[in-house]
Amino acid sequence: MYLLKKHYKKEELVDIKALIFDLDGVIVDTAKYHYLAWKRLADEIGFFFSVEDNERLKGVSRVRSLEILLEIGGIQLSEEEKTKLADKKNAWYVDYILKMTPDEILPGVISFLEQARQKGLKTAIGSASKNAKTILDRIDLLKYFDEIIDGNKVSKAKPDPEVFLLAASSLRVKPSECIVFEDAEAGVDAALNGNMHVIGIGSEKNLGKADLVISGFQNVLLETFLKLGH
Ligand code: B16
Ligand code: MG
Repeated sequence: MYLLKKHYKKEELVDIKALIFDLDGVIVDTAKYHYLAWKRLADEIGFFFSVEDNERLKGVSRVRSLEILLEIGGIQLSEEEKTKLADKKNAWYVDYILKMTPDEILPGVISFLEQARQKGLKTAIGSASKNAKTILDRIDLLKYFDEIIDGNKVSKAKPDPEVFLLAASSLRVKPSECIVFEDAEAGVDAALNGNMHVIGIGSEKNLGKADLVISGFQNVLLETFLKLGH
C-alpha cells in the first residue's frame, strides 16, 4: 500500500503498514469538555478564559495547559498549588467524559477505521491525554486499535515525536511505514520530526506542513491517499 503524497513523485511511494491517530480533534471532540473544565477553574480563580484562549491548549499536555491558563490570568503559583489545580480540573473533566457516548465519534471515523481493518493495516492511538483509554472505552472504540499510546506512557510532549515513535515500535513497523492523523500543529511537527507521513485534520492554514490536509473523515476512502499495488 502506498501513500500518495501532496507533492507526489514516483520515487516517494512508500510502503504503508500502519495508521496512527491522535485522539482529541481527530477521533472525537473532547476540546469542548477540556474548555468547560478549564473555564470553571478560571472562573473560580477569578479571571476570564475565552473559547479562543482554549485553542492554545489543543494537543498540549495537562501541565503545560495549566501553565498557559495561568499565564492568561497573570497568576504565579508554586508547583504544589499547580498540581492541586491540575488535579481539580481533571476531576471535573473526567466527570464530563464519563458521560460520553458513541454518538460523539466524529463523522466518518468508524467507516475509516473499518476500511483500515479490511486492508490489514495496523492501527494505534498516539495521544497526549492521560484519559485516552477512558474516552475510547466510553465511545466503544477500543476494539479498533492494536496499541494505545497515551500521556501515561510518554514523558516528552508533542512536537517531540516520542508518542508516535513508541506507537510505531509497539506495532513493530518503521516510522516511514506509518501515516499519522493529527489536528494540532505541534502534532504535525511531532510526526514530521519522527520521519513519518502525516495527514492534517483541519485547515491548511495551521496544518500546511502536513503531506495532505483533509477537513475530516466523512466520505473519505483509504484509496484517497493509499495507492494499492505498484
Ligand atoms: P489530559 P490529544 C490532548 O489530546 C488534548 O488536545 C489537550 O487539550 C489536553 O490538554 C491533552 O490531551 C492532555 O489531556 O488532561 O486528559 O491528560 O489531542 O493529544 O489526543
Ligand atoms: Mg488533537
